[in-house]
Amino acid sequence: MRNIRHYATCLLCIFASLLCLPVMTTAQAQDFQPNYDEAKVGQYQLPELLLSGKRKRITTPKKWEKRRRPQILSMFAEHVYGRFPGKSQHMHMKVTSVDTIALGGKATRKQITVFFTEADDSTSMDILLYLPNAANKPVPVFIGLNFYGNHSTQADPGIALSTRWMHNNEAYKVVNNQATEGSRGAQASRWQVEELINRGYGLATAYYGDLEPDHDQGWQTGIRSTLQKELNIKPEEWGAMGAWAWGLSRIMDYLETDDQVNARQVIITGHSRLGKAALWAAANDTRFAMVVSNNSGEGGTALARRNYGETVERINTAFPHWFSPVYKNYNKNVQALPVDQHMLLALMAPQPLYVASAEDDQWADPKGEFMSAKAAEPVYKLYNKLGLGVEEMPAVNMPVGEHVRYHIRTGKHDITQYDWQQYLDFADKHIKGIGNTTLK
Ligand code: GTR
Repeated sequence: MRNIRHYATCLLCIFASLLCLPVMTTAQAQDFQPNYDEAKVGQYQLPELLLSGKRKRITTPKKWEKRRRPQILSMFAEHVYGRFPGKSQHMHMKVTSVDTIALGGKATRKQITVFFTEADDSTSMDILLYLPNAANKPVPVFIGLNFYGNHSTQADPGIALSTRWMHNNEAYKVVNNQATEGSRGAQASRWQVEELINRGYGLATAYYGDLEPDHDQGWQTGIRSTLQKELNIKPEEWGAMGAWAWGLSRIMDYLETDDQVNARQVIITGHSRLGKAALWAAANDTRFAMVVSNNSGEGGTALARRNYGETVERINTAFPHWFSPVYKNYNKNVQALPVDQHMLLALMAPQPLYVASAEDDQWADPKGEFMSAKAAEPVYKLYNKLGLGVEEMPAVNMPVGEHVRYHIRTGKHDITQYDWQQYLDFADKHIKGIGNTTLK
């Protein structure tokens, strides 16, 4: 009897440990104790922004664009995000629906499918586009990826319900990794479509899971596998972040073909992980006229060297699929990284850049986000543009800055109406007027 019990206990142990295996990384990530004490952030030195690889001082926009900018971009590709491929040769697009009386007649709603290969199959991305009907000329458009499908941005039965894999979410009625009718409009507060339309802007969005499902095996069904031949890049040469960023550039490709859009007034945005992707897209693709990164934190706007909130090691452990595998080499030695995130922000110059934090989002390190924006200023200065123009972090809900703007909003990790209002004000100031033409 004792032997049988012993045997059964052993089997149970083996079974339990087998069960534990796949969740090891998550468990390790859960054990992580973030530092929230400013006194324990530690000493660090940021890599030089304006010294070339040959240690020559960069003093003009021309030298920046010819020498330093390409060096920094390729260091980010090599050490952090992976390579950013060009567009697929056989890409083609189809407008699948147009509703000219959307939002009570104020807007035109279009749905477009971008097929990445010759075939009209699931290697594709669905774009949802709203344009203001009151416009008498091509309009500026905000673009950004969404977390839960295009149908989650508006409770409108005319929007195609995504059939892609997505994270389960009880509140959003995502069951068995599939959206349901109850998922419509689940994230509407994050997409202030009416306000944008009322102020003369369009909005283009697509589901990030169309490019790569956000889990560590997602690469097997996402474009890193399906397009590896077409784009001539192996799955391990980039990460999910790169795939999402690449998708943002493909939305831009569509917008360039739409007569109602002013393609010189396209503003790239993103929240959180998608705010990281927006930065990486804008670093590689300079067609975007303005960049907004909302609460993007580690791997986005926050300085990597500051040990506060999320760290390089934690992000690479919890989300092993997001970045290039090379980035993991810096898990325990972030000081050795040849770049830091202020250099990514500097790659946005001279385009206007908005960095936003939230007071209760300490995980993203608001101070590190501000300091990073501040440290990017010298490149704006090369172009004779004032960046933040302040030395200290502002009080909550007090946006600051000229060509680099920053606010820390009260409240949690989110993108709210307040955030959008600031982005619209910033765009009114810098974007309207660029490359204006009349409607054909
Ligand atoms: C968190 C992650 C952050 C941020 C966030 C989000 O879990 O640690 O870096 O990207 O997710 O995307 O909402």
